[in-house]
Amino acid sequence: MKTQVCIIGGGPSGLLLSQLLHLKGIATIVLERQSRNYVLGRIRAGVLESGFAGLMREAQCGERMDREGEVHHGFYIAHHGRTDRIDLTKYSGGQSVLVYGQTEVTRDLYEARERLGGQVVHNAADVKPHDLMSDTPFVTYTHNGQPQRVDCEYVVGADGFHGVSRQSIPKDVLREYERVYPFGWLGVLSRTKPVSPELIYANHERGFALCSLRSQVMSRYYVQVPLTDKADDWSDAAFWAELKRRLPGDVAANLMIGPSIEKSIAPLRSYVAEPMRYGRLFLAGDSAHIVPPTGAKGLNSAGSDIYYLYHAMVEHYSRGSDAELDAYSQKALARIWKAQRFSWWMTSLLHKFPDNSEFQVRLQQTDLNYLFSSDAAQRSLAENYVGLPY
Ligand code: RFL
Ligand code: PHB
Repeated sequence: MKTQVCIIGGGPSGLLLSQLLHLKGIATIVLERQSRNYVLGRIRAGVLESGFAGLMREAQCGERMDREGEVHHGFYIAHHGRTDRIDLTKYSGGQSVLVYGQTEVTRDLYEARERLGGQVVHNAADVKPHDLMSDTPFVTYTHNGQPQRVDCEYVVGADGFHGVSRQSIPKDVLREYERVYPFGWLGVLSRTKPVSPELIYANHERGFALCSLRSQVMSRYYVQVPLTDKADDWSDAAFWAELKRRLPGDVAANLMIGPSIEKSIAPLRSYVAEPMRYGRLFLAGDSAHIVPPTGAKGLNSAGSDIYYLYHAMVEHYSRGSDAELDAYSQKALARIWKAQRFSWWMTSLLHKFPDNSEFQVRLQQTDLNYLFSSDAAQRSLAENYVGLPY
């Protein structure tokens, strides 16, 4: 096979780039290791920045998102017996976020790819990029037991944290920065009415909790758990009881409980790989960076990579200029590091750190008190949460 851009990974990053490039007449092939149903079975992000939503619209994938997504103008932080609200719209000069699940984003992208006859190969095994430093790179894989080869001009590694693309960059070229947190999030999806119309982030002495949602009939809740816990250790009843303990009394009293549709534990990690380019290979999304989910920045950071890469590829193919491709890694990383800083800060602000000294506990409490006593601090939180400009 032959194409212009071979995209490894059919998650939101890969599909969005493929769709945007197709609309500009640039040919792509997406190679995805899993089946479509497997990808759609992952329950992940829920909060979209307006920049991400704008890219979905540009990709002609915004219709259902705009119909079914919920515009959110703020969220709550429960801490030390109080519940304070962050007014995102007031403090960000009129902006908001959209609550619309990653599962729905991915479904809409798959449908759009199908509508345009885009080529997405599922169950592609042993995907491997080759000759990345040459002008004629290619990607090999196995499909239904048959070896396959795609010749291309560029390779995009949109294959997530455990993908093959980043591993194709020589060790002496790649710099890695990492912080692993001593806890994870146990998440439950349940077909119940959300306890609050807006998200509630809770800092509690038993650990962090989050009340989120997917729609008016679908709730998503999380509690901080030790890394040693397994999802199977947690019965539904134990989960609901622990969540209630960590929420303000009036919220806990109103919590509707029901069977879990999905229950999983995600470890928390901050990670950045630099540079995001190696010859003809460009990394995008989770393949190059991971944030702890506290700031809702993972999918949104993948979106900003795609924004820069999309514009750089269009610049190359329609105007013959490589300036934007050459600047891609630096531009993407500048925004990524800001999302890293914000996600680390939100995580530090809201979680119980098992090894924290009394001094650090008091600093965390002071950080929260300062936040709600300072317009400048709330403005800083709001401008980061709604998303920094591209
Ligand atoms: P993905 O979604 O991991 O997709 C990568 C795809 O590549 C495939 N793949 C391969 N294909 C071919 N060959 C290989 N060798 C391959 N290896 C892997 C995989 O099967 C997969 O389909 O990466 P992508 O597209 O960059 O998207 C990133 C987002 O998924 C991620 O950043 C977010 O889910 C993070 N995240 C959140 N982000 C937000 O912006 N807002 C949120 O509210 C938010 N909440 C979350 C989150 C992530 C969570 N977990 C589970 C880590 C909440 C949680 C709990
Ligand atoms: C979610 O709804 O899954 C969600 C929302 C906000 C976050 C993280 C996850 O910060």
